[in-house]
Amino acid sequence: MKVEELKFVKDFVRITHDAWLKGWHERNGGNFSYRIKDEEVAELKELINETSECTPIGVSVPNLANEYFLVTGSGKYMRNVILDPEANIGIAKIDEKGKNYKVVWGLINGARPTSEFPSHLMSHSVKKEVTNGKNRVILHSHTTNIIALTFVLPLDSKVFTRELWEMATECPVVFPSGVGVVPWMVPGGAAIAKETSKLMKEFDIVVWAHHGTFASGETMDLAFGLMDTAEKSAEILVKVLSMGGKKQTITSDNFRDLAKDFNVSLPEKFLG
Ligand code: 2HA
Ligand code: ZN
Repeated sequence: MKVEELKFVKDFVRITHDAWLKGWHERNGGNFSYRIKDEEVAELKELINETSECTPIGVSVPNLANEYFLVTGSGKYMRNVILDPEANIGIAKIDEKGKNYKVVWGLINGARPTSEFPSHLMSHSVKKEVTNGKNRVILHSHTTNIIALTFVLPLDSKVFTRELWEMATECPVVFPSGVGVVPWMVPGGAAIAKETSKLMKEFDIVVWAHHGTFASGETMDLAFGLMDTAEKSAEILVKVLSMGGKKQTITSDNFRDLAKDFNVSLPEKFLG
């Protein structure tokens, strides 16, 4: 058995390919990570090498101590993952303090996990805590239409949530807690990681102004599906704005009716 043949690795590779086909991952844009389940780690044990050197993460994530992550590589192209997984993705193990990681499989020839590993890990840390360990996936994509909207809408969570909810009836059901917004910040470091993870306490989807989107989920399908749904909604909004703006829309009372029938709770702050 090779690592590439394990089900969770095959699923991960398929999502990277689908995300490339969506047009969200030009060049080395975007990155993807999955917190590997204990039973999957057990399958890996014979196939990995834990002797490599430790590297500081740059942030502290004590509740992720000793966890294993499947992650895309820094500078690697999402479109190349399917052609050569071992060169473009890898498995990183977090140390017992949650401060360092080591690469235990893949990312051959000295490659490193994504430059956004601090943002991924801090978001994983928050999501693990607030979901009782259920949430395992973080996807960062350069979603064209959501990025476009960050140039014309106020960079405000209430505005983004409401506008994206209104553009497709499924949206409040798919992301009932709404959308977080981080103002423009330098990517790749601890500061943007902290801001993103703070918003991840409340939201499953966080927009980085003039840059892209972070989506989280319990499964790879759910994280990908969330990104896809929000980005499609943004595409509809771009079209609506291009046609002169809304002439009618879904009302707050419509949303309240939807919430009742679909058994979701929509925060009143987005319905005012
Ligand atoms: O991997 O997307 O945010 C390149 C990026 C940085
Ligand atoms: Zn990016």
